[in-house]
Amino acid sequence: MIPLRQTWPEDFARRYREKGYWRGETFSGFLRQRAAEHPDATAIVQGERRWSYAELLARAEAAAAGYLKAGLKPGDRVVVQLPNIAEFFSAVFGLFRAGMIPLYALPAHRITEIAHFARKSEASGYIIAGRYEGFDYRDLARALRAEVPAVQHVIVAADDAAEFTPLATEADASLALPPDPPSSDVAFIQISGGSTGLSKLIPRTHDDYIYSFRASNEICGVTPESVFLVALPAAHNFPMSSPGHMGALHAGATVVLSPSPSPDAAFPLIAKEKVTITGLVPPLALLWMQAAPATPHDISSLEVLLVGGAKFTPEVARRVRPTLGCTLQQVFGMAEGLVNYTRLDDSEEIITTCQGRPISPDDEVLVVDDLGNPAPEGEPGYLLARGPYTIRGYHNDEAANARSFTSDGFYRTGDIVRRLPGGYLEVQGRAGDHINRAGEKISAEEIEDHLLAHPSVFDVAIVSIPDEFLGERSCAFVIPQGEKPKGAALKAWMRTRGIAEFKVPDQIVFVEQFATTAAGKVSRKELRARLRAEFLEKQD
Ligand code: OOB
Repeated sequence: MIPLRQTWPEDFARRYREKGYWRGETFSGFLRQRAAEHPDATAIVQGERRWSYAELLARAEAAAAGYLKAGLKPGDRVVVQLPNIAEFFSAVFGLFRAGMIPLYALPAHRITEIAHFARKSEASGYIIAGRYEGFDYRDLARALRAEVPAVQHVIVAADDAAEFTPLATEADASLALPPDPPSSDVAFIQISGGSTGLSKLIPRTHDDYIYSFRASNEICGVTPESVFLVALPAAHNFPMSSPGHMGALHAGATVVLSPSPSPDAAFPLIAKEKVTITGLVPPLALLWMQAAPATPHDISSLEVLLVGGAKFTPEVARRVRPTLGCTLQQVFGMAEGLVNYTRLDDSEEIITTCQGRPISPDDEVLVVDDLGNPAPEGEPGYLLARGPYTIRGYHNDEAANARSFTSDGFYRTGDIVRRLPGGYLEVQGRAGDHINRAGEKISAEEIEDHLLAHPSVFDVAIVSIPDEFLGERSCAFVIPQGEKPKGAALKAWMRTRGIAEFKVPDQIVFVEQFATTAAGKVSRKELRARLRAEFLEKQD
């Protein structure tokens, strides 16, 4: 097995420890500590189910013993694909307790993506819900077992595990649980939204990740009295750590799970559980603002709304306080590390017009031009970042690491930003070719590769098109060959490729050819830019 590592040069690591960012805490350790401090405080709420910190810990330990009994071993990687249910937490903290490494997949992922995660991480386990929202994850598990036989253990967090192993819920004293790993070890794997090809794996350590949400708690005002609503999928980095459910649990606060981010599901929960803080992507914030004036539910407990994942326009941002009655906090972050927040006491002007400033005094942020020279303050440039919770490399991907990191360890975020006075950043756009569809990142290349496998597709370019609601939507420009297929048929065919629904192109436009230069060839990047420009011109 290729070792999972995330290491910083020793002088950096020493500085991060000396400054108290990395405190030697582990995920298992902090849960045990909270459960000891206030065992009866409510940790998790899902519908009628309420788990105290003591119960969460007991369930995590039961799950951990169950994994070991099933044959999983400390150090094993386990793909976790769970929706917003309480078992997300017992399953994941169970893995931490057993020294196993979760890889967080989204409920929307399908066989192509799950098989890629399992192969790339050399996973031996897969944790799923049974049937959820009309989809049977046990069928996905069967497909995965057939495609990646190394995944020997399928654990099901549902009453009917079928031929698989149920998630253990009862303590088993016959099995000794291993000691906690060193805090510098990799704790889990996040996946990148990347611009090129398939998702890359992002190993995060206990030290670096715990620092990011502990510091976020301070910036976002999370205390033991806070009630955090997980409206977005729990596996996303944003609702996990900004300050997220992990921040909330670290603070000893309460985490409330919503099955969906829609106002219909979330508003009654806010009213019932007196939710104080939550996070949304811009299109959902817009939906909430549309629904709020007429809702019969009392959402006045909401103090802070974090909005991030994609650009929130100032016009809409200004309406948050008047319509939802809470403080907007913009958050611009990435699963690779760097997270920026506007501060709760910033002026309304700052809160509504920029995407915040970094968490840490030791976040090093550079804004550079095409040649790598610093861009003057106020001028757009490429954002590079290095710091105590920004990774130094992806797992087992030399080519991506050579592209995405400078020789001195800065991560090339791919974002184009402007630096404003006070170190605040305003996001201007992306250098790379991905589509940011309502906060879900889609790699143009990944989707082009799928479409090129269709017999009637001669060539294709996937382009992002501005969308009033989604921020961006995906448009496939297709040069057909042979009999021209129908757009709807191509979309239906894409759905058979075993990919998340959000990756199916929103729109398909057939063209006869792609424009080329006199020199005969254009880069795909340039081609995408031209197609986008032509498309938008026609719309005017
Ligand atoms: C979050 O994480 P990822 O890994 O899904 O996506 C990161 C990318 C950024 O590089 C940027 O392109 C975009 O998402 N982004 C924003 C943004 N927040 C993220 N673009 C404009 N404005 C914003 N506020 O999306 C993520 C991770 C942690 C916290 C928040 C978001």
